[in-house]
Amino acid sequence: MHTPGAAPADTASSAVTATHCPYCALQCGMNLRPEPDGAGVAVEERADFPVNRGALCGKGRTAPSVLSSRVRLTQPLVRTHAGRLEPATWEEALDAVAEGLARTRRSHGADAVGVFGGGGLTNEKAYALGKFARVALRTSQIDYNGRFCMSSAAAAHQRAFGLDRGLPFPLEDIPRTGCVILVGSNPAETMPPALRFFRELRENGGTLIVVDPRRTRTAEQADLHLAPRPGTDLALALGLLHLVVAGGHTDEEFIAERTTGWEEARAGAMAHWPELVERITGVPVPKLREAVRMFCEPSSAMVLTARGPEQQSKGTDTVGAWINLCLATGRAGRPLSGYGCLTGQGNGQGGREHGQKADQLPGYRKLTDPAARAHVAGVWGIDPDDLPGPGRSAYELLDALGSEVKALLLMGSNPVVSAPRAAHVEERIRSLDFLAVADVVLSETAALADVVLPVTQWAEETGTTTNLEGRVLLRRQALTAPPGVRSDLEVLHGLAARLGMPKAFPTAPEEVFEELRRASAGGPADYSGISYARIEAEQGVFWPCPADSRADSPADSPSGEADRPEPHPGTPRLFLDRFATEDGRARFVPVTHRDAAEVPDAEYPLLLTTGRVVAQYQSGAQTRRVEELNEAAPGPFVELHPRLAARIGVADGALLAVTSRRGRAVAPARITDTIRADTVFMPFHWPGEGRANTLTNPALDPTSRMPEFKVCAVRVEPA
Ligand SMILES: Nc1nc2c(c(=O)[nH]1)N[C@H]1C(S)=C(S)[C@@H](COP(=O)(O)OP(=O)(O)OC[C@H]3O[C@@H](n4cnc5c(=O)[nH]c(N)nc54)[C@H](O)[C@@H]3O)O[C@H]1N2
Ligand SMILES: Nc1nc2c(c(=O)[nH]1)N[C@H]1C(S)=C(S)[C@@H](COP(=O)(O)OP(=O)(O)OC[C@H]3O[C@@H](n4cnc5c(=O)[nH]c(N)nc54)[C@H](O)[C@@H]3O)O[C@H]1N2
Ligand code: SF4
Ligand SMILES: [Mo]
Repeated sequence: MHTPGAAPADTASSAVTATHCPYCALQCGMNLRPEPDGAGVAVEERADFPVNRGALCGKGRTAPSVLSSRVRLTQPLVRTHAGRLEPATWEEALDAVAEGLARTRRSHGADAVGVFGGGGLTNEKAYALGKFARVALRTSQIDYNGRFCMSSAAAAHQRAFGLDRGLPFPLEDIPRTGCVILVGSNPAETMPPALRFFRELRENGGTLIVVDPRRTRTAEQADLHLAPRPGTDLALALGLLHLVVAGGHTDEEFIAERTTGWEEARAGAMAHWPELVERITGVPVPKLREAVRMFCEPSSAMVLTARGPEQQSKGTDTVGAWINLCLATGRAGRPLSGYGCLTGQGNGQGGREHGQKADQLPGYRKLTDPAARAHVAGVWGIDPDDLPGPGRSAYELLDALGSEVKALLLMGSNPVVSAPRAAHVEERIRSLDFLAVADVVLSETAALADVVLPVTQWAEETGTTTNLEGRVLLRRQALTAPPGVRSDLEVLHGLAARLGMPKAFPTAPEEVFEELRRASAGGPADYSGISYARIEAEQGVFWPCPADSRADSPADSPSGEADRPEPHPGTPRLFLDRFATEDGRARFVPVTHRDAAEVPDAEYPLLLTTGRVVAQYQSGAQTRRVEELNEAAPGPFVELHPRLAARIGVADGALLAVTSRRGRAVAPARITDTIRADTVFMPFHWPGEGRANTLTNPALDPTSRMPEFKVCAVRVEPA
């Protein structure tokens, strides 16, 4: 085991380290080669990893430049009485954080201390952070930015299939299916190496349908592009299901044998006849018919969603409607068919399984389930009654800052830029009694902290992530972190020690993973049969992967003995025999269309939707510090249709003011006929005047608590 911060001799001295990109959920494989004289690492192609086969986007290629001391934090910062952040020693900084959190707990109770995590954290960190909140702080108030990401798809997955894993099959199945409907997903910008799978699908004679209010670079490669009004995907899916029924394309045998609840779901769809759906969505009936033909003709098909339909105040029902379409046509639980969600962050999948979510314990266990509490409390060596219950969801937690929640520890997110209704969230953060932020750079949120803890990055530490396929991967340490920087695990260890728990939080990633294995054993996301050694030997291991039945013989040990059972192979494909519900059947969910929380009116006549560009990542905290990426995507913009531009009298590049009920943002106009004329689009990667999230609506989905990032009403005028 390696001490974090010290490069292992075998990798530091010699050849390349095989690892994975620090950014998105594709988790592209890459090799890192140490530069001469210890001056960092260079990215090299790693062709053996099946997800990207060597391909990388610009963010992955340039990721090492964020390792440079020029852009990152290399010493702790503590706010002085004069209000400035000044360098401090680690002892001073950790003392200040422990004291800040403990003081709040003493004065206001354990639930006045909050923790906010991130889907970019490794499994080990996510696990340790959840444990830290519940065991060291005894607070229920922990949630994370994954709530803003795929929580609606997760909730819909649970409801329909009894289990939530982003994709129920490996990406390599995509080229061999008959048709893919890609709903509100723009991999050309968000996961470029994955485009290959869709290109190969079409080369093999399959078809691609893209559903997006904008004709994105992804939509341009589709056989059919449906451009609904933002916030109407639920009606669209119901309309397609209506046509499936009317056209006699349902798979009655599949429905009878492998599902429940069809009659009610069918009734919901029959109420959404095509002309009504055209009126709601703006998608012409002939295009709806064409989509149904393309989806139903081949013997297999898939629906994949991403943030477009999910980041809505009805995201869970919307994904449910797309799942209903798959179930009614027998496109689920069968080879080369199914519904999947393309998760977003580097560990968007694993980050939602191991306990940084408000209602959850490791192994994707429910915090409200007495058996789950007993199991995890056993691993943690505490009384189950001492485990707090579920806490607030991410936006609700941010909204409670300064009132019910008075101190916050933040690790792996930059909500000042990325949270909905961001000006309000920023004001809430400023009103905290105490804020500690662990980050690699001085993000907009870290700049508001009382204590900033500079942490190690992907290439400087070892840990596992779980990519969008449910494939658990290992990132190996490739170089030594600069002096003055510690790992997140060391931060949690140091804080826990100061809070009276010197032993419960190990700093060695593999030791944490071994504990995570035990905590997850028997849970829905069972990692107990996965080890670092196995991951490296097998190009990742798909969960669930239980250890074999003999507790004393871990599945990864070399099986020389004849009586030793074969280790579990992992589960690349889910649901082929049965769904993960109690009766093994998938559940149709009855859904009907409803409007977005805000619809256009006289004062705010247009729709705003938001999303991403290829060269920036999320709040931009990391990628805005990379010169090459900044040149490619230097700042915010407002995409609008030429007809709209002419009507309000704005030229390309001129400044536009966009106003919603939450506030006003200003950014240059980008005139393009690839967007609907009733909709404007802004990427959300920048702070300041052009911050898209100043405008967005925090209306929450009632089930997933996902905010409506993708739809709000705005007014647009020259600034
Ligand atoms: N370059 C880059 N790549 C990234 C990220 C990044 O920040 N930058 N982030 C990563 C993360 S965490 C995530 S979650 C993923 C997100 O990946 P995607 O979901 O692909 O990204 P988005 O741009 O948020 O949204 C996708 C599309 O949804 C469309 N859309 C907007 N409103 C609607 C609607 O109402 N209905 C439908 N059907 N579509 C709509 C937008 O026009 C957009 O093209 O990307 C990951 N990869
Ligand atoms: N308008 C609008 N807003 C959105 C979205 C949208 O589509 N539209 N999408 C939402 C989605 S899907 C997401 S995922 C969120 C993401 O938004 P954020 O949660 O803000 O995500 P990042 O910008 O990746 O922030 C991660 C922060 O953690 C730091 N960091 C990176 N790795 C580590 C680590 O290992 N340890 C520690 N301690 N810090 C680390 C980074 O430097 C950065 O400051 O934004 C959401 N906001
Ligand atoms: S697609 Fe995602 S994982 Fe691959 S290089 Fe780009 S950011 Fe990294
Ligand atoms: Mo995300």
